[in-house]
Amino acid sequence: MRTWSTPHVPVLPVAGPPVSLFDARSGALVETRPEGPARLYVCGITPYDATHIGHAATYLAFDLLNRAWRNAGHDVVYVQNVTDVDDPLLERATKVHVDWVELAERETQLFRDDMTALRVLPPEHYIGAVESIPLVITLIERLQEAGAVYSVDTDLYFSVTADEAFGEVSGLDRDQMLTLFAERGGDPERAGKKDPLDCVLWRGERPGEPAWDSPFGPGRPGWHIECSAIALEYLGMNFDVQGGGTDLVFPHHEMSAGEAQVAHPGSAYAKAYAHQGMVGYDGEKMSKSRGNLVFVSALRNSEVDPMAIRLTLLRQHYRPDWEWTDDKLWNAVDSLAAWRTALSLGAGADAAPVVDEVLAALADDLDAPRAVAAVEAWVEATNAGDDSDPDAGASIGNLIDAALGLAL
Ligand code: 5CA
Ligand code: ZN
Repeated sequence: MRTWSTPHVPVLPVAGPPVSLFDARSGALVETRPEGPARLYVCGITPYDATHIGHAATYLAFDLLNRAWRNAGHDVVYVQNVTDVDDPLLERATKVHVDWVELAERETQLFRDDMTALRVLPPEHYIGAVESIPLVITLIERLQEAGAVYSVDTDLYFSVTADEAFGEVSGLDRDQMLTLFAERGGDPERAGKKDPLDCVLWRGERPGEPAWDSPFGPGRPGWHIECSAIALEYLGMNFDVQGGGTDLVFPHHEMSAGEAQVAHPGSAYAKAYAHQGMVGYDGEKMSKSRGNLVFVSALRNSEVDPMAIRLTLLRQHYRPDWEWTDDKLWNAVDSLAAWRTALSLGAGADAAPVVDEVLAALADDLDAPRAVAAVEAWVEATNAGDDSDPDAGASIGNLIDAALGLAL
């Protein structure tokens, strides 16, 4: 699929430290240690209603990781998928009487435009589910050879017990898994399954639904195998970070890892699993099904500066859940005015310690609020008349652009 355009990223005068991240699997902060280029997979949108602020928070969090790695001297290979065929997309297309392909293309383009406006670095490989069907088929065949596949009617299922490490990504007990599986697209009650947690690999054709030919009969890919097939093709096993929102820890990341690990015994799917907390609005998780959405495009259409949206998101650490409010946005608009004033002065307070602090904060589990606080202290001192560093404006401008993605 077409990706979006790459914003200019200034090169900083000093390298950032190694990047640590909270890893869901080990439940601890871990230092990432890329061998060769850093390899990142982030779960992309299901394109029927994009891009709300929750999505934007997720892609911004991993944009900070991408930038922190680059600033630490690593090349980065970033892969993101588009779930351009799946139940929720087909249901929405039927409801609004739009062809599902058209709906997916339209919303994917809106997402690209939103990401461009927010200065999110694009993935090197932006890959749709539909274009990946041959990869999915090959991976299912590999799982068949490993004896981890069985059929129920015309559908194929993955036996989760085939993966000895099943359950390690989420660390959940079986009851918790069963509850979440039912809530998040799984079918624990389906008759004929060997284990209620087994997930669909290939969904046989249903009347009125799109289907593709395969050695298993006409049908379409299950959700989790889409991501494992794409990640394996473009990154291989043992890639550095699997990212997404916390709503994907189970079943999605658990199942994707399980499928890949059974197909490639002896190695782990990802070295770390990192998750953005859920962004809420009006007291509930922002989600398409609840309809309590704030869209990036709607804000842009009402002339809100995308950099103010970005700063609002940067002021929240990526891990805890938080609530979007209009006040947070208007605060960021006011702050940016003060930032622009300080940057325009040329001279300002000493920039070098701010550069060190911002890079250190971001390398420490992407602590953007701490990084923003360091810049705000510099803005305050500079606007109060500290002009001890003649090149401070240019240095801080480059810093916030390269590390935080803010071009002012
Ligand atoms: N296509 C799948 C992933 S393979 C999917 O979950 N699509 S999505 O459109 O529902 O979500 C896209 C990304 O945004 C996912 O990483 C998801 O975890 C994240 N996300 C969804 N809602 C929120 C929210 N309210 N707050 C933060 N992140 C969210
Ligand atoms: Zn995914």
